[in-house]
Amino acid sequence: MTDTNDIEITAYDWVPDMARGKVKDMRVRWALNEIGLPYRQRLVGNAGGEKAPDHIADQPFGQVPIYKEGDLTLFESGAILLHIGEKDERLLPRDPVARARTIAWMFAALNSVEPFLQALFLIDLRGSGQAWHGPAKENLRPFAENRLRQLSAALGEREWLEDRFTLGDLLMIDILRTNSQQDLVRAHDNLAAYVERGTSRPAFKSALAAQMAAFEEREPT
Ligand SMILES: N[C@@H](CCC(=O)N[C@@H](CS)C(=O)NCC(=O)O)C(=O)O
Repeated sequence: MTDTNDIEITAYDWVPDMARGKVKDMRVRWALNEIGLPYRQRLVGNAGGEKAPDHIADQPFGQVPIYKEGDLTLFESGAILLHIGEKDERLLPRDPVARARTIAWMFAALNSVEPFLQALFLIDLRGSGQAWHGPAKENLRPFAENRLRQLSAALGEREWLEDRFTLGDLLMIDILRTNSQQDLVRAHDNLAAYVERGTSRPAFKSALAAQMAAFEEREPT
């Protein structure tokens, strides 16, 4: 397709403090760092508002991350991570069974865990001060609690979801660490330790530093 020195990721040039270090280009930066692939960054504005036409052309929903490599433009962090995983078996095992299990955990992170945590975030975001806020949260919280309890049981005392670190862990840990319901995650000691293990990896730390540096560069004086 192209030489791997030609990777570009799109990220925001500014987000509010509470979102810094948590924007989803982190996943992509982290994965690239794990396998030592360099990338350029394109910083775009208006994280919370109307997106420029060239942004929409690259990402139909006007979100980040966007990944470009030669003639390929990719959106959706899960798809981007799978594409990066194809380059290096440290992220996506070549053994067919291990590979299928890794992909299953990636889908589980995006499809079985994140939506329940995201629902609670949206209730908090839109429901603050509204009469329905408390009841809605009480009604939906058990779904998220149940998923985290099940995840905690599946992880058990193991270091990673399978027998070694893969993209399944990278995605799951990113979702566990960035969601707004940290009390629910920390209710499980093994999940808290799992997040700590993942975020202690040098590749994660340099991804975080790179995202934060991008914001600092553009901080209004
Ligand atoms: N499903 C998408 C979600 C991406 C996403 O939520 N991006 C956020 C930043 S973390 C964004 O760009 N939000 C601004 C918007 O939706 O307009 C993915 O995994 O790539």
